Amino acid sequence: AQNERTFIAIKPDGVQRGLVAEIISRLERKGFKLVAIKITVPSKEFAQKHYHDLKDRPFFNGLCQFLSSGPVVAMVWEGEGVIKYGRKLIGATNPQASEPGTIRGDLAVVVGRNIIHGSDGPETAKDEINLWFKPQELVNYKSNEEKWIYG
Ligand code: YYY
Ligand code: MG
Repeated sequence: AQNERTFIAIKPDGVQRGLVAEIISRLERKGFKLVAIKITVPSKEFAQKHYHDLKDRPFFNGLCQFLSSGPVVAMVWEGEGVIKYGRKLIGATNPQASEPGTIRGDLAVVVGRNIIHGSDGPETAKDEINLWFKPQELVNYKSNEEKWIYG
């Protein structure tokens, strides 16, 4: 469905490295539609909520510490297949295993600083969008390009 939505965030390393425009540009040029965006420094508690699925992993504490260490650009992107294809554009979790051409493959080196987050399925997309955004922060609009992207 063209109104499928996913949550994508540029982590503090991506923001500090000046990669915000580069990353947004890749998603935008693909043909996905930006429907929410903000820059925020999440608290550690908030980071723990965001990553609650990983709470038993050894890297959980460091991961949450890092996510809350600086500004994050939180976004919601919309488009057909955006959850799965967004992950494809992002690349594998470990940048050493990410293909060239992907965001992590082109722009990151180690797993602990892999610059970007993307929801991994329809359920997590819904949960993460609700965690990071209020409903009124999501913008519904028609893009003039849609007829050229979707035919
Ligand atoms: O969804 P994705 O970000 O690709 O990976 P997850 O398995 O959900 O892990 C979230 C986050 O945790 C990952 O982006 C980096 C970090 N991490 C880590 O530091 N060390 C690992 N061995 C695995 C993940
Ligand atoms: Mg994940």
